[in-house]
Amino acid sequence: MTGAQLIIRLLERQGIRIVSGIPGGANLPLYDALSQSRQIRHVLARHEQGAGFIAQGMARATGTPQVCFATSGPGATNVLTAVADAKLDSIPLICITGQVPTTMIGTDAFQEVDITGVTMPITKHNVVLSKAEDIARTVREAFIVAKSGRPGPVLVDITKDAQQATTEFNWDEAAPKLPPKKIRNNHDQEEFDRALELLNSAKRPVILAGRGIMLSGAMRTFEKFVRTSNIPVAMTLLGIGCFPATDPMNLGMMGMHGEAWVNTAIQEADLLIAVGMRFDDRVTGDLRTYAKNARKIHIEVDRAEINKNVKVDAAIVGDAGETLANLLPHIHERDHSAWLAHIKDLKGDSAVRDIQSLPDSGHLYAAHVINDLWKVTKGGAIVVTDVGQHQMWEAQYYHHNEPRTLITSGGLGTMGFALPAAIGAKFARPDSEVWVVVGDGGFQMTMCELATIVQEKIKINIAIINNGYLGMVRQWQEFFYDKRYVATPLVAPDFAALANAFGIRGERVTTRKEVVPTIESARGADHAVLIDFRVEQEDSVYPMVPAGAALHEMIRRPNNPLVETASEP
Ligand SMILES: Cc1cc2nc3c(=O)[nH]c(=O)nc-3n(C[C@H](O)[C@H](O)[C@H](O)COP(=O)(O)OP(=O)(O)OC[C@H]3O[C@@H](n4cnc5c(N)ncnc54)[C@H](O)[C@@H]3O)c2cc1C
Ligand SMILES: Cc1ncc(C[n+]2csc(CCOP(=O)(O)OP(=O)(O)O)c2C)c(N)n1
Ligand SMILES: [Mg+2]
Repeated sequence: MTGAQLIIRLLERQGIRIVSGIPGGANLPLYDALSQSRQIRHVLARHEQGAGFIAQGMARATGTPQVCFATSGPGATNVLTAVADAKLDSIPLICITGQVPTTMIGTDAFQEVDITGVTMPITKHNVVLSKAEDIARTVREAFIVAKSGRPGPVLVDITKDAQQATTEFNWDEAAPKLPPKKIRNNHDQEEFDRALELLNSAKRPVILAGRGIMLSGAMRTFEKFVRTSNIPVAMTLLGIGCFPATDPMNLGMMGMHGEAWVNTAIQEADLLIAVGMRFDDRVTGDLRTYAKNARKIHIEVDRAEINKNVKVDAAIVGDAGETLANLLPHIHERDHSAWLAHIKDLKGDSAVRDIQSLPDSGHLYAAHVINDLWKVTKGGAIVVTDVGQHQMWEAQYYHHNEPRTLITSGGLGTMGFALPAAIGAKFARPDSEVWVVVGDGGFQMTMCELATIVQEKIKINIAIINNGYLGMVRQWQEFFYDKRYVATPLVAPDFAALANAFGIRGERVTTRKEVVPTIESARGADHAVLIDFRVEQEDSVYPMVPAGAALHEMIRRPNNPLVETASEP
């Protein structure tokens, strides 16, 4: 078979059912071979960034490696943002790019870009293939590298002649030649014992739960760990969903826009147990003042994360689930009621925080829209957010109980992520209700993918939180640049009319009383619906830890037109 046919066969063997991409000269043989596949459906994106995020959406919703295609040159460079995003959030994205024929490499050939050179720092692994006989082993290796240990993106660049050449294919002879997997001593005994000693003697402990718990598939073991140790849990943005929001031991999100009581509890803690999280700067604030009185335990699969940002007292390098299971039999049940009661005091009366009970002031707040969305969907939807204020309000006001139901770009914080990633999430979880929560700015970055929704006949709902600003940047200008709103006021098209032009139903909501019926009507429709929520323009996300400030130095909402965080989930 040809190299191109072989690639398709290998993808089928890996269980791939959907590939997103855009064809061009250098990957045409690959597309031609796709015509012979009965298993793989191709989803034509409108921009390669969209193709990358569609594949990411599938990977984030399932945890399995997923594939996108791009042609050489501009096709490959267009997909870079999705690759970098996958690197920072540890997503097993496999990007297969076409390359100019081997004999033309280095001649500034038409659409030639050294894409492995360009992607060196933003991939977990990348490789150029110029011989058909190397394809089978290399593609098999790509899947192993993408999903093993700490997952990440792999780019495979295949020259056009390698796609066209013929080769034999024998699955067994194409066995991956990777360095033998090191059998890690999951618990370096000394570190393990020290961790146990700290766990069994702490008086004010807090668990910091991160996305690694979901990557490890360790939700049940984690829950057992929480019950046995009786330690409250703070979540990172990307950890949301690994432990039910409705569980009384779940305090909520930590960090820059985390709940005030969570950040205060972290600062007052005498022990932090970080599980599958990487102490991002959005989480810690100023490292010099971060949880100064707390000893720290780090459970983490990637040794490079240990002591990278925060120095820890005990590090257990290994899979979160395995490590927690190993610790469990040695954990003493402890009474933390005084500490838990103190945190409850910090939290205050939930009735006071209930935004639902606030009288309708005639203003439409994003927080209301998202809290209503949570109520109407009973927290059961997959919500895919973009980046900005709406993303933080989603994290605060939509309470997730299930893993992989919040899909969001955390590390790279890529505007334009949500619409294509939601298309991927819907492909991966066709029976789930999928909502896009996106700002008026980010939506304009990838709104061309509305055409993909129509062409592929996908039912997703799109909630644009339209505040007329690049809101999160405007907020920084309000707080730190004396309200000089340079380049943040934003002209947008009439989004409902735009949706109609694409063949999608568009609605506009300007008052609070319309929110619930419009959400309900969108849910009832069997086709995609876009809702343009015209929300308060100069609202800000509170609390906020200014970049580089101590975690407890939060800017709080001034004399509330709207309370800071939502009611109890
Ligand atoms: C506008 C904006 C504001 C933000 N504000 C906040 C905020 O207020 N609070 C907040 O928390 N975040 C915030 N973020 C997100 C933040 O930037 C980080 O993306 C996030 O904190 C990372 O969470 P994490 O460490 O759990 O996940 P990841 O970055 O995905 O890290 C997961 C960690 O788990 C490890 N791991 C992987 N597999 C396993 C395994 N099997 N076992 C054990 N470990 C494993 C990985 O090696 C990695 O270290 C914000 C982002 C944006 C864009
Ligand atoms: C691709 C990209 N460019 C720029 C930024 C910087 N940025 C972060 S949030 C934001 C504003 C987002 O505006 P909008 O999409 O309207 O959402 P809002 O904050 O108003 O909810 C910008 C420009 C980014 N995160 N990503
Ligand atoms: Mg906006």
